[in-house]
Amino acid sequence: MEQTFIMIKPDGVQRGLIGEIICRFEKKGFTLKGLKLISVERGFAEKHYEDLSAKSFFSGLVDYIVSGPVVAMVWEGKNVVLTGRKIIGATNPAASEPGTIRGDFAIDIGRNVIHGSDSVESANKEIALWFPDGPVNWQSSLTPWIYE
Ligand code: YYY
Ligand code: MG
Repeated sequence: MEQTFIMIKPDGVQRGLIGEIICRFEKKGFTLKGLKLISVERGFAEKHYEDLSAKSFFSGLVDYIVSGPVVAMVWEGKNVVLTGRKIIGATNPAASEPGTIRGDFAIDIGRNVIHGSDSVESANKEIALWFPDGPVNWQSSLTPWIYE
């Protein structure tokens, strides 16, 4: 089953949005397979965003990610990578639809509350980086009530 890496950024933690964000993924029917509150160092944040290292906003982005604890999660389910991105909304909250997390809770692109993997390949890479011991291996008893 497909898995994705979701991170509540420092602004989401500070603003008390942890429960609300977890709720949206949980109520959708996805299964939580990893969860930790963690403060990361610059080198780790730079590694997570290494594909963006040439961008002008890179150092500001790293400053932001290390500015407070984040909630790192693994969520599992059918098409969870793409559907997770839809739940999160467009990168720039000015363009995120109402009903998405960024559409409902964010205004500026540099304070957009949440990260979600953009492909299965990056999800696997990000899960390996953030959860080196692997996600938690358990099966929800709700599975037959969510999948036909
Ligand atoms: O995957 P997603 O988070 O939606 O966007 P990315 O293009 O991967 O950029 C990562 C992160 O960088 C974005 O969530 C906000 C920040 N950022 C920015 O501050 N300014 C930009 N012009 C583009 C992205
Ligand atoms: Mg991205």
